[in-house]
Amino acid sequence: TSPASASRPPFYVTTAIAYPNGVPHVGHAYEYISSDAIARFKRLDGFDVFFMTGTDEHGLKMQQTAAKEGIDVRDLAARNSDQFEALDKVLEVSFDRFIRTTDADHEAACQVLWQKMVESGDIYLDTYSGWYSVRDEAFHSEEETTLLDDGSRIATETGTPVEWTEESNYTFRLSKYQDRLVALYEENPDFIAPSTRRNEIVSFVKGGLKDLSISRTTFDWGIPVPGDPGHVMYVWVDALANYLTGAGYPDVDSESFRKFWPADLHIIGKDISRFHTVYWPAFLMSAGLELPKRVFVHGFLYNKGEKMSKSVGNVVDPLEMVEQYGLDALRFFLLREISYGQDGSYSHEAIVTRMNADLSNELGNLAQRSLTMVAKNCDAQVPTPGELSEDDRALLAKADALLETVRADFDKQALHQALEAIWHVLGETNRYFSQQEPWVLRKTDPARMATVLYTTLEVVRIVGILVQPVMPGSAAKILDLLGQASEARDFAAIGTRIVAGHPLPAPSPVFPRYVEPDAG
Ligand code: ME8
Repeated sequence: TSPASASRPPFYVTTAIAYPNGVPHVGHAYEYISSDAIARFKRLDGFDVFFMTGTDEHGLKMQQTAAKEGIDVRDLAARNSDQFEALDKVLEVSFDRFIRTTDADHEAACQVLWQKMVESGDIYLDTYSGWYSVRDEAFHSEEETTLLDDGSRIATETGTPVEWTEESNYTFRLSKYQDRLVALYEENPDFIAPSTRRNEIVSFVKGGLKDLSISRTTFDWGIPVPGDPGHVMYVWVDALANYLTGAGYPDVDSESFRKFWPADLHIIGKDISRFHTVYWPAFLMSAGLELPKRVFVHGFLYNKGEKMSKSVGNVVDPLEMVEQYGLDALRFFLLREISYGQDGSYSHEAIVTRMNADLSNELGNLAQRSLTMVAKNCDAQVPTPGELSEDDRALLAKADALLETVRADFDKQALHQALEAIWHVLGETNRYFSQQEPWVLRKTDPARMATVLYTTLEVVRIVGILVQPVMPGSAAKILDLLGQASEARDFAAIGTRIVAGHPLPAPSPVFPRYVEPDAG
């Protein structure tokens, strides 16, 4: 590593790893896009980022899906895992590793983790009987299930069918960690966010923890338990351990592990918070490993307020959405429209409104109008400003202050607020541009026109730099149009000013309006 990389602080961020029992849907895409924006933000802000995503390939759900489709479970996993990776590429998700839980290094990591939990005296053989939801890959206590009129039983929270399971298997002493977990939440109020999720978990743990069954003997699609190959590990032990594998575990002395563990941020959806904020820290405590610094729980994405489901027929393929709206419009929409951490909805109308109002009008037009004037009236060079007026200085001060605001928002994963702050400054800039009337100044006071255009381009440059994490392609295009070299695009460059006299390429629109295909 270069001295520069050695001095950059590390930042390890992960997504959940999806079950590849089917193809990805837009809820998955939402998780990848939002996590990617965070990873990109941190890189631009000078961090040495390790960003990992991947697929969770073992377990009964995978085995049963493969049996239903009449194919080998390995083939099912490989085929769909490839689809997830291909989606990531289309979404321009800048992962550093795409982990598959069938990767050889992962099996080794799981087995060492298991061994450490054994050495702590936390794993014992017992007979388990209770309800299991294959779809959730989760055990449910009787009180967490509901008996339906037709005699079948479902997990109350998720609505998935549960089946009675009786097995002799390995059990983890989760109950032993109840007090330490409560202390963890109390001493580290930022460990679980948003606070609504934190409160749910705190009351769940305070309500008492039962020991957890962590191996299965009735099927073999999983990682063998060390020393007892008749058992495979419960898929959630295997799945959660992926975060350790990515950092280089079990080689705890490796450069990568020392640098990237503990993880800075796990991004997950609301249905899996218990696994990440109760089981996961307990496993790590048992194994004597440091705990991740933060788990951020995003909400669920609904189609016009309805749950996406195959039977309702409203499951939207994210690739089709990219095709229809363009990648950056989709990325922007999801991150601007939905308060990160809460549930959200998408609809064609809402996407088009954001595209036309926010992207095309507020940002696209501003860039296009100012750059066209510069091309025509300023020799296609960044104009040379005269003395700045109070209005110019006030506007530049607002643009300069954005980095601090946006950074604070990203640090608490308030991605929608960061975008709102940027668009607030864009609104002010559009008002400034209309009030200054540079197209009138062109005749009456060309020197003043140059100053107004310079000030406008400078705001567009700062905004262009700041929206890179959200819209990497479009932001690059804006910065190209402003003649910005690749070294002048990280957040440190916000502290400089665009250089007068710098030649500019011919302007072209970055955000065309969305026109309905049948609108002629
Ligand atoms: O849970 N909206 O995998 P998964 C937003 N393998 N997010 C959604 C969503 C929706 N409609 N539906 C699902 C698993 N997600 C496990 C994870 S991690 C060690 C193991 C989110 O394919 C979901 O909350 O069911 C999770 O964060 C991710 O997509 C993968 O879900």
